[in-house]
Amino acid sequence: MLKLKVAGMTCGGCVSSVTRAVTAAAPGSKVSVDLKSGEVAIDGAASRQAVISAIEDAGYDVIGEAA
Ligand SMILES: [Cu+2]
Repeated sequence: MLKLKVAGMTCGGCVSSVTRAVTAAAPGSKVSVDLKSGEVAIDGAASRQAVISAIEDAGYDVIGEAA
């Protein structure tokens, strides 16, 4: 399980964009986004760097790892 703190998500559209980007970077993993806390949880075999790049390419900032 990889959990990232992402800045810049403000609405359901952002949640969909981030979910889509992460799913593309980590196929087969389960992605859940908590808009309120800005946390993105990826459950499955995901490359940390690929996921971070995908989120940043989608236009959001990864500001750290969530506990
Ligand atoms: Cu939005």
